Amino acid sequence: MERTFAMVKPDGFSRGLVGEVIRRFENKGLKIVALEMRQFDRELAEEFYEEHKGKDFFSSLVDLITSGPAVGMVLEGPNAVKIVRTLIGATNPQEALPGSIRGDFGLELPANIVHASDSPQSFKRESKIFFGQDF
Ligand code: 3AN
Repeated sequence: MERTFAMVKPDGFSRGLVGEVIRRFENKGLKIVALEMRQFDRELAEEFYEEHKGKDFFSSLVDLITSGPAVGMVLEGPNAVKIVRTLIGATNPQEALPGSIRGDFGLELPANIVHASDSPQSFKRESKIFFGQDF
């Protein structure tokens, strides 16, 4: 079994999509191992999105992620990292396929509803930052 970290970002939260996102993960058969709502401050946001520091969209990304509550979760299942990335769809919601979360609900970057770890290493790092504990 593999684990991954996924998060409904504040734009998804404010649109009332928390239940919809979780429903899709559960429908797929993934198990929720941990779930929490929290508000990012700028320091936490900059740590979470460290790899994007210096990019032109970094400040708008930090603005977005600190704009309201986010709901983070640890999901478990076979090949969880890849499966959840497929369920959320491509980074740019204009390119994400219909049927994916971003393809069905997103319209313009940086608002793309949901985040998910892109590797087991990212899962370890991101879940530790969000929950303050190891998974
Ligand atoms: P993903 O979330 O699909 O792993 P990343 O890690 O490349 O994508 O980007 C992290 C976040 O940064 C995205 N979820 C999105 O909100 C924002 N972002 C990425 N690329 C752009 C861009 N070109 N313009 C504006 N925002 C972006």
